[in-house]
Amino acid sequence: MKNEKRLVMALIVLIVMFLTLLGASGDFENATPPQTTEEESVPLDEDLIVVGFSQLGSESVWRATHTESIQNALSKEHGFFLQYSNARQKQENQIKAIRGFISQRVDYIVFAPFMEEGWETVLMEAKNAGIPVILVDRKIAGSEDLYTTFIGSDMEAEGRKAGEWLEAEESRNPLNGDESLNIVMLTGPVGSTSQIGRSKGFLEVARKHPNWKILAQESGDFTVVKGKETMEKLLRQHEDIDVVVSQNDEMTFGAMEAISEAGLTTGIYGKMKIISFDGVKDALELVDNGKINCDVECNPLQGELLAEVIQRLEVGKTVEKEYFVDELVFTKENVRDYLNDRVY
Ligand code: GYE
Repeated sequence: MKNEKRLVMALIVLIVMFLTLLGASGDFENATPPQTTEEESVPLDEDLIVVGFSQLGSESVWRATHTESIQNALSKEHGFFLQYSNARQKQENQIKAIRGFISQRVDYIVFAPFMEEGWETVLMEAKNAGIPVILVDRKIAGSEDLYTTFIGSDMEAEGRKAGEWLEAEESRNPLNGDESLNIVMLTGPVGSTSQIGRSKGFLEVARKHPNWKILAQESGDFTVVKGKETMEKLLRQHEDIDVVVSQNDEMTFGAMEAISEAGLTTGIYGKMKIISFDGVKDALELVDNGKINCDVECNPLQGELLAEVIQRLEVGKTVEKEYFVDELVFTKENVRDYLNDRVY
């Protein structure tokens, strides 16, 4: 009995050493699979689909949730071996990570592009290596041939929803009559899909209203600190801000701090209307207590859909060029129905 146990232990050690060596050389394809028994439910590494995932950073709760959703869905239990790399908001780090995945000859490259421009060279390298690329969250500029599919949000639609909410609100309860409605926009990093799409969608609606005045569009980098700093600056520059359109909840939290430190109030009982994006739990609570007027949802739970799409590709099924996740608009009227179930 003791000897048998030892033998099993020795075998396990050997298998682990074998897998470590294999991981180091990255040569998954040419490996002979080690022996496996019928009862094993967790697939051995050789059967796993190897995915390199380059996340752009960890600037927001949305981002952390997005990362976790992908890590959970692409787990060993589900048949994946995930290599995760965080680029910390630097495109060059993402390019490096993608090159690393190519040299390891992963089965798929998944990445959330920080910016839209600047991917041609590295994605040509992936294409030449025969590795399918899946975009998540944000898109790239240029040829659609450089990636297999996209999974994420329709950012332009989100921007439009924000504009349409303001349009409806103004027709119910016009703030300044026909006088100008002064709007400032806190945007995401300029050149990212979230900034481009949300701005475009909102401005499309704004253009229909001659009295909507866009006083400023400034990036707050999707962070609390930069959101606050930018809002402080805008409050110094403009006396009569009626509406703040803030392209993510973190910047909204920062902006609201700046606004309240300036002695001003926000929301349905306050002076400034606040429109935010993402819909994380802390923000939905502020919608519920009336401090944020409207929060346009951006759904970070993209992992399961991503896993499904990869499984389809694995068996040679066709996939769509883009998949959009479902998203709502939250206001005081409906937020209670969703608040309790919000996990992030
Ligand atoms: O809104 C923001 C995050 O690209 C949709 O990036 C994403 C945005 C999200 O940092 O919170």
